[in-house]
Amino acid sequence: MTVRIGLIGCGVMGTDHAMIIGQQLHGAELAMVCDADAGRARVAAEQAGCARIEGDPLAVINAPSVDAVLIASPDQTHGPLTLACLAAGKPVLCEKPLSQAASECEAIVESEVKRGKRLVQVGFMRRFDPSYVEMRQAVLAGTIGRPLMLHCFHRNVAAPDWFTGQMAITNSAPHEFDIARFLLGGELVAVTAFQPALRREKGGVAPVFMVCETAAGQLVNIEINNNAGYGYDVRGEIVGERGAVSMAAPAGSTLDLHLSHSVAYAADWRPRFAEAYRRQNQAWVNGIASGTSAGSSAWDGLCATLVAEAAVQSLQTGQRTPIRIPVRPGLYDHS
Ligand code: ISE
Repeated sequence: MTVRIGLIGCGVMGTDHAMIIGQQLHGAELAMVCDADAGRARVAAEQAGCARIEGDPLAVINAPSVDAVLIASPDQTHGPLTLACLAAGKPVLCEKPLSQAASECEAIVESEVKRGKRLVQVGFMRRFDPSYVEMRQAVLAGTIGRPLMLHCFHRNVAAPDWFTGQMAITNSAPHEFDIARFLLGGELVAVTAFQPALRREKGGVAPVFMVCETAAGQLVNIEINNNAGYGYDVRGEIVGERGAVSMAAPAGSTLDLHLSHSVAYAADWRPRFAEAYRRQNQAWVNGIASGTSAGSSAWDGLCATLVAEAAVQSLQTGQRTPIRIPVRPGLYDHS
């Protein structure tokens, strides 16, 4: 079976997904590409060998020639388009976040529970990153003892002008909210968010620093710095009762020159997590072909957005803010 994919959104991530589908996946093809900008759609389509371009996302979702949908359009469209995929009975890989509004995530979960089958995978691709997978395996094996703390750094080189401090939490940090749940195997139940008092000389969003508490009493600190300036740098370390396990970022080479030894940073997340995206997308296609599901579910998407909403509230109030995670429906017990 070749899964015929309809791609919605041909910006930075959509174009990358088009390349992955067209050049790296087995058992899938790009059947249709949609973007409000026909020129962007054409570029994405050509690099994936796709002939059909469409301007209406609902036409893609409901096309008989499309078996599954990948949503890579702007964040605010994710919820409504995912609901439209469910209405059409189509499997969907929705880029993170599932929605910036928990209410929309709840509607998606409710729709899936009524259907009684998972159709939604959320694009938290770090669960497929080989380094994070090894860290999770160390926790499951008890290698470092009971995990006590998780340290997360998430630094981008520079954020676009339209990027806000709140987006550091609602757009970037959901990766950490989801990977913390994946690595520690539990829920985040409270968050306190801070920003440095020192503002940047030349504008740009200041870092956000969060301390999350888990239901098991562990601590997770998360630094989101969208204007780090020096490189794309994501780090993670789990500290256990007997040891610690840290992320080892992939490096193609090291440079020895002028009395120094160095490793280059990626310019952004796409090269840093290229293998994770490939594995995520291949797992999605394999799941469709076999009638199973993979990766982060709509429930995981809801939980990440609930943490984000609480963190935004904490940043505004300066208070420790509880995260009210509802009871998980049975549909997601083994997701
Ligand atoms: C972007 O949407 C991503 O998903 C990247 O992984 C993250 O590093 C970046 O901050 C987000 O804006």
